[in-house]
This record gives sequence, C-alpha cells and structure tokens, in this order.
Amino acid sequence: MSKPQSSNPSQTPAHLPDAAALNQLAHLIKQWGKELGFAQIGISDTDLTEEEPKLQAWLDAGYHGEMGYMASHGMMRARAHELHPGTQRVICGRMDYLPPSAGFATNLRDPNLGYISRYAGGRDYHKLIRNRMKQLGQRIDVWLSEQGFSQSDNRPFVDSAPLLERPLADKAGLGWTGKHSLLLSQEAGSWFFLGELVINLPLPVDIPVSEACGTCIACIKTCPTGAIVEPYVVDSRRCVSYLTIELDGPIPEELRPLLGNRIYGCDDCQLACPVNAAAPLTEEADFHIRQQLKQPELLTLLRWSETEFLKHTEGSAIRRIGWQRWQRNIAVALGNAPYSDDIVSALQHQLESELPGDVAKEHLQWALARQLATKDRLVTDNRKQQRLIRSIEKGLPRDA
Ligand code: B12
Ligand code: SF4
Ligand code: SF4
Repeated sequence: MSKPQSSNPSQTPAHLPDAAALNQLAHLIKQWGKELGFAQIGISDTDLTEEEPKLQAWLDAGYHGEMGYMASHGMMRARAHELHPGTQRVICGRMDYLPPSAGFATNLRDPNLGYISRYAGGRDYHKLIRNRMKQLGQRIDVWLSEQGFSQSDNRPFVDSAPLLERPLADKAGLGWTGKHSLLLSQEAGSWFFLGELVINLPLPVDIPVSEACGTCIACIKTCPTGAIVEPYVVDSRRCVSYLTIELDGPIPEELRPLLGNRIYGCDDCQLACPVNAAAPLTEEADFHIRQQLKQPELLTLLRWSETEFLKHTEGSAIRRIGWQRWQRNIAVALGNAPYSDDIVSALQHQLESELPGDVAKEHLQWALARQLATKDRLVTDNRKQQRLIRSIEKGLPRDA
C-alpha cells in the first residue's frame, strides 16, 4: 500500500464520497480493522447528550477522587466534535487482552503472591492500539485518494484523551454497558480495550446491542471494596484499580485490608461475570504476561531495587506508577499476608534502607504492625474471595 499524504482538513474537498461510497468504505473499515488486530469495529455518531447529566452527577458526587483530569475538560468528554472539530463519526475498536494461562485462581488464592490485573502483564496497550488506529486512518485516506476523493481528517485516541470511550463503543454496537460500568458482549465478554478513530465523514452508523445483564448482580456482590455503589456507577475512590494505580498518596487505612494481594489493578468484577466464561483469548503476543510478572512472589517484588523495577516493567503500563507507589502497594499486600518471619525481616530491612519515600515508608510500617499483630492469630478468612475463586474454577477451567 502506498504511503498516504498527510491529511489536511483545511484544503477544499476535491470530491466528497457519496452514500454508496461511504457504505463501501464502512464495510472496508471493518475488514481493515480485523487485519490490524481489532476483534470488532463499530461506528457511532458523536451525540452523547444523554450521558452528560450522568457524567456531571458522577463528578458532583466526587467519584473521580483525585483524577483531576476527569473534571478539567467540562462536557468535552461527551462531545467528540469539540475535542476534534469537524468530527462526525467515531470508529470504535475492540482489542481483546485476556492472556493464555492467566492463572487467576492460583494467584488470588496464594496471599504470598502479588496479583497484577491481567490487562497489565504484557506491553502497554496505549501505544499499540493508537498505532493500529493510526494505520486504519492511513488506509482510509489511501482508499479515498485512490477513489478520487479528498482525504479525511481523522485522529486516533486511546484512553488518555477526554473522551467517553465506553458510551461511544456502546452506541457503536460493540456491546452493552454492564452493571460494573464496563462494556461487554456475549461473544467477547469484557476482557478488551477500546480505541477510537474520530473522523469527519458521515459514515453509516451501527446499531447498539440490547443490555443483557438481566437480574444478575454478581459484579456488585463480588467487588472487594464495595466500589460499585449502584448498578453502572463506580466510586473510583473505593475501586482497587484507582487505589493501586491512580492514587498518588496514602491508601485509606480502612480500605487496605480489603485489597488482599492485589498490587496493580483488580479484575474481580470481570471474574465474577458469567458472560466472561466464554471470552476469547488475545491474539496479541504483546499482551501475554511477561515471565517476571507471572504469579510473582511478593517478597521478590519488594526486593526489586528501583533500577530493577524500571528494567522489569519497561514498555509496560505498570512503569507509570513509579517505584514508590509500587512499594506502597506491595507493602499493603504483605500486611495482608499471613504472618511470616521472612516477611517481617524483609519489611524491617526495607524500612532501614532509607530508600522508600514517606508514603511507601508509612505503608511498610503499617504492614509490619499488621504482620506482628497477626502473629498469634490467623488472617481473617475472606469468604467473598474464596467464593470468587471457586466460581473462577468452575467457569474458567482453561485459565483457573
Ligand atoms: C477513569 C477511568 C477509570 C477509573 C474510573 C472507572 C469508571 N467506571 O469510570 C478507574 C481508575 C476506577 C478505572 C478502573 C478500571 N478501568 Co478504566 N477507565 C477510565 C477512563 C479513563 C474514563 C472512564 C470514564 O469516563 N469515567 C467517567 C464515568 C462517569 O463514566 P462511567 O463509569 O462509564 O459512567 C457512566 C455510567 O455511570 C453511566 N450510567 C449512570 N447511570 C446509568 C444507568 C444505566 C442504565 C446505564 C446503562 C448507564 C448509567 O453514565 C455514566 C456516564 O456515561 C476510561 C477510558 C476513557 N477515556 O473512556 C477507562 C476504561 C473505562 N477503563 C478500562 C478498564 C479496562 C478498567 C479496569 C478493568 C482496569 C483494571 N483491571 O484494573 C478497571 C475497571 C473498574 C470498573 N469497574 O470500572 C477500559 C474499559 C474497557 C471495557 N471493556 O469497557 C477503558 C475504556 C480504557 C480503554 N481504553 O480500554 N478506570
Ligand atoms: S475493579 Fe475491583 S474494586 Fe474496582 S469495581 Fe471492579 S471489582 Fe470493584
Ligand atoms: S456480572 Fe452480571 S450484572 Fe455484572 S456485568 Fe456481568 S452480567 Fe452484568
């Protein structure tokens, strides 16, 4: 395929595609999307006016916590045409990330292993998906040029832009919004990332699929911290994903015991979901879990120096949280582990090393105190977690 010229929205359109050409293009976009590794592509318009009051209510309730960027763009998040003027459609893509041998139950059952959310065990998805979306935009422009049409104005986004990706993908027919607030479908479950290409062409839009959660509330019941405060609404301030990844300061003390061994993100609401029983594995080798992060021993992770942390997490999303938050999270998990002389001396050693910053240090002290307090009694049995492990084993034998 020849390299397209860069798109120039200000140029006078030589020739705009008619309805028949747009139909053909929409069909080709879906085919090219698959060739580029997207499991599904759908197209939506940019109208999210129905979401605006819900987004505002979520912000007003403070559910974004310290994620200031969620509040700082006003309603632009629901208006792709303001984010990128001229946008008429959003091409939404789904990329599956469930890795083979995910070992969920083994990992959750052993409190001496750190649990890392399965989306983060491989390469950082942001760059990979944005790059594929960019290629999709280039193919569109090559085709338009070949047909004698003027090029489009398109731009890829993944996660980091102020855009309500999930509601757009819902409108584009990629799935329905589950009560855990994530998108899911019968064919794909919910183990997928979303990426978008906004474009200035009035492509035909896809039809949303109907909601199919029915009376199920498994995700709400399973959430270890009660973060799904009502169906479809997540209070980030309680979500383990926020507490271990987004939050910079101390993790509220009352929530620490509820984190168990989860040191980066959380998958519980997706693990509990019956729709995920048949979810496909990823076809991207980049999303497979790297060796050092597969069922990792907490004590091994605690002993990583900052240099080792940076080396082992190179190219991974985990690197973004930095070594201090990493140490903070591991300290919490060690505080939640059953008493062990090895853990106590490792925590003492870490505290004496003077290396951790104030936040990590306070968590290491908390963990030490908790370890010593559990010396003469068993760690409280976590029934919710045991129930989840049993249901994973029943529903996902392939990866349990
Ligand atoms: C901020 C953010 C978070 C925050 C807040 C989560 C949240 N639910 O908002 C935190 C850090 C907690 C988080 C965690 C996770 N995230 Co996140 N996150 C985002 C981000 C950047 C913005 C989401 C957002 O706009 N939130 C604002 C609120 C208002 O939106 P909302 O929760 O969808 O709220 C809507 C509903 O409440 C709805 N609503 C209210 N009442 C009702 C009633 C009905 C009937 C209905 C249908 C809807 C409804 O209206 C609201 C407005 O649209 C997106 C990427 C993006 N730019 O969109 C990724 C994204 C949503 N996250 C993603 C992932 C994978 C995760 C995790 C699974 C990661 C992990 N394993 O740790 C967890 C899952 C936690 C969960 N259950 O949500 C994926 C989801 C993919 C999918 N299949 O849907 C996204 C799309 C990133 C991506 N590009 O792939 N995330
Ligand atoms: S990711 Fe974990 S903590 Fe967050 S809503 Fe889902 S189950 Fe709850
Ligand atoms: S666990 Fe049940 S309620 Fe939650 S998203 Fe899955 S089907 Fe819907």
